[in-house]
Amino acid sequence: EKSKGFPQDFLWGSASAAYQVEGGWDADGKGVSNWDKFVRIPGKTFKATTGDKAVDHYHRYKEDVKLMAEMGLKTYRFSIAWTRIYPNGNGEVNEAGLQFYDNLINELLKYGIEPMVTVYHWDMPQALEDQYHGWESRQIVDDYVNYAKTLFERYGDRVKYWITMNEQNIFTSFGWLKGMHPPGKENDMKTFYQVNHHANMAHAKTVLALKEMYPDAKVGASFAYSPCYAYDRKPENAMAKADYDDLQNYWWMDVYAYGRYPRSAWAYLESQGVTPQMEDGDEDILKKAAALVDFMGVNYYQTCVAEYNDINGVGMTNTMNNTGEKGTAQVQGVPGLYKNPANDFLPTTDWDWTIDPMGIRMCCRDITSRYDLPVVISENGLGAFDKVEDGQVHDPYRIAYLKAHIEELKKAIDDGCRVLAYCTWSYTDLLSWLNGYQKRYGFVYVDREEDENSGTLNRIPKDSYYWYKKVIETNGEEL
Ligand code: GCO
Repeated sequence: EKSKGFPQDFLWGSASAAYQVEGGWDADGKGVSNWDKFVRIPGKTFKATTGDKAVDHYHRYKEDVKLMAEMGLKTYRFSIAWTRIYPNGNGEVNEAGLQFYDNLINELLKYGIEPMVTVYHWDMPQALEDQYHGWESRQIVDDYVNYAKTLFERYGDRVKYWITMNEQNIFTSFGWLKGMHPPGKENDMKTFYQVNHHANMAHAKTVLALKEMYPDAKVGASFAYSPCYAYDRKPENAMAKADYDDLQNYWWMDVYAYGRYPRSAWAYLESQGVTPQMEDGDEDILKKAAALVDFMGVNYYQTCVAEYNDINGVGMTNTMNNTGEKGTAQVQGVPGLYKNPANDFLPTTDWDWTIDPMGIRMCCRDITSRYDLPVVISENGLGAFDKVEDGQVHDPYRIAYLKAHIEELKKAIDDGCRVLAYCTWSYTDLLSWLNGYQKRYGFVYVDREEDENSGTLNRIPKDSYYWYKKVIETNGEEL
């Protein structure tokens, strides 16, 4: 039976984030971000790599956009560095920073590439950390909305797709539970949930501000969604999955889509004394924003497994290793509820991420039936060690990975899911926050070594670049 295929206006895309590609960390009045500071703490990143130069997109955006145009890219998702717009997080605006994104947006539009803008992809002004501990203070909500409004005022006439927040679940858990992102705190559950509530309010008020200014704009948040399988048919493992979903997935997605926290997760957190403090009117704002959200952004990389975890079981530990060695990831979990063992039915990447193409279909199905919202796949891709041979980069493993995922996405569309866009991660190679420049994701290879100062930064389109060009040309018919 024939597949419906992808809609005619389907947005074939690719993505990046400011800190991971731009470099120019102190160029043209840019302020210092929490990441600029964090990467300078010994031991925090692989070989102490930083984004000081990254892949120098700040100076090479024209070359990068030209390659996008030659590829036929329909949309490019990128984030804006708050510190270029407001070097101190609030106060005086930096015209040179605004101008940079003006230039980038205009360059994209020149070639008919739809800009998809992420307001916040983890790089927060260090000044706000110094002033009031950033996300830990409710004060950040106003500063965030002020920053976002500045973007809407300046770019809203040309940018239609907005993503308020990237992977709130990741930057908060890595920042306050695992100590792996700034501010580097560990197992601080109480603050973790409070920080998330502030981020939810910042997201919601941003949505309301945008819709007031541009009612036709399309907006959503991007969530790192790992669908979960019960370990087996044992009833307590099915319950472990339900607990996992409520605490790890619906805790965020329900807020974006319904404007409320899942009741059973709330009850559990109450029993632990870690529910966030809310102000009068918060629920109302969350609900109003949820009613205006146009899509759910999904960053899909892997699925996971939930198994019942007895009360003396494993607690929250690091799941990601930054050594690039296989087999060093650890099991994580919540004692009394669930733990997340590996899935031995599935292969893994060189960084122990489970490869499960069907998971992307599961994401779409779940969001469709739970929220009835369109889906934007805002990230999907394979981090790998790539090599240049005779001036070329052969990456059949990346093509195989993307092909398998796009096939499953097609099935999701046949299932009735409304999928608006598919953005691969990433367009060029870029800085992996914790894995330096050895873990590569791009269609376009960037010649730079793992350490800070070597490499020509020349761009080389990989085999996957030419493959994706064809996928776009045939609207996903030829994979
Ligand atoms: C990495 C990660 C990132 C994320 C992205 C999330 O290796 O650092 O994979 O690149 O995928 O920033 O939005």
